[in-house]
Amino acid sequence: MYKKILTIQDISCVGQCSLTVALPIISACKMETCILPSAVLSTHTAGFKGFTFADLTDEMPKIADHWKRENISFAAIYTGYLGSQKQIDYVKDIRNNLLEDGGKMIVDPAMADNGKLYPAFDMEFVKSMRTLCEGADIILPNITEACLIADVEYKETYDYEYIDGLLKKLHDIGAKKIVLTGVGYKQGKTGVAVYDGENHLYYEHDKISKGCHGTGDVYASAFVGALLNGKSEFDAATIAADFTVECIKNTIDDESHWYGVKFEKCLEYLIDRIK
Ligand code: PXL
Repeated sequence: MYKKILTIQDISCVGQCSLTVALPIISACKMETCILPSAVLSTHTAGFKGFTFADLTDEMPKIADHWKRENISFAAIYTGYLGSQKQIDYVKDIRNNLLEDGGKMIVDPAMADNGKLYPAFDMEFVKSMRTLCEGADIILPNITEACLIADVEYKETYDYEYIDGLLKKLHDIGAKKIVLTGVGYKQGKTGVAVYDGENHLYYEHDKISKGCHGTGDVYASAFVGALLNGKSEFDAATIAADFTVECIKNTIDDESHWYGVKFEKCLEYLIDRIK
């Protein structure tokens, strides 16, 4: 069966994030990638000034209704940056109506980093995102997002027990599997912790810089591509981490490229890894 994946997030026309990252990466992983744009922005919101924004919330149910009439369904739905509670409600309807039996609901609760919510969001939005995570097969939060969803105090330095507790809390909330990104226990290292309700696994790798914009979306897209190619959650998490590191390495020396990562030249690496 040729699998169809639906990804729901905004289009930031310039900026290498959200749909302009998810579509090429998941397609490169040989999956038919369908999109539902929740908004169109001239650029992403992190660093560009005076960006334009056109909300597509009202289009979402109309598009989904058409797909339903056409008997279109999806083997997986992967959501990224969403703009409002209403959009999250529409995403739930889409999951209930268009996700195939046994299909995977994958949620990247893109809303915060470095201990802070992105400026566009408030705690009401967090509550709503929590309800989306409750019903997800896999969630891919960073530590900040995980703390907000699990209602745990954010810490910059932590130990294995803290991370283990966070994973278990997210699982108790109802997320079946958790891929927690940006977990580092040692200087110069970062990594990803994966929990499936039984096992807590960890993959550590070098930390290259304080963080590049859009890497969360690059990571989640590569994870989805690898997972749907039959990799386990842990292997997909590892491949996505290595791919993201390659993308950052390919970008870090180019100071003019501050707004995203040059992932395009690393796609062959990803394709090789998912074989
Ligand atoms: O990469 C996450 C993201 C996606 N879309 C928009 C954003 C951001 C992060 O800031 O602004 C519009």
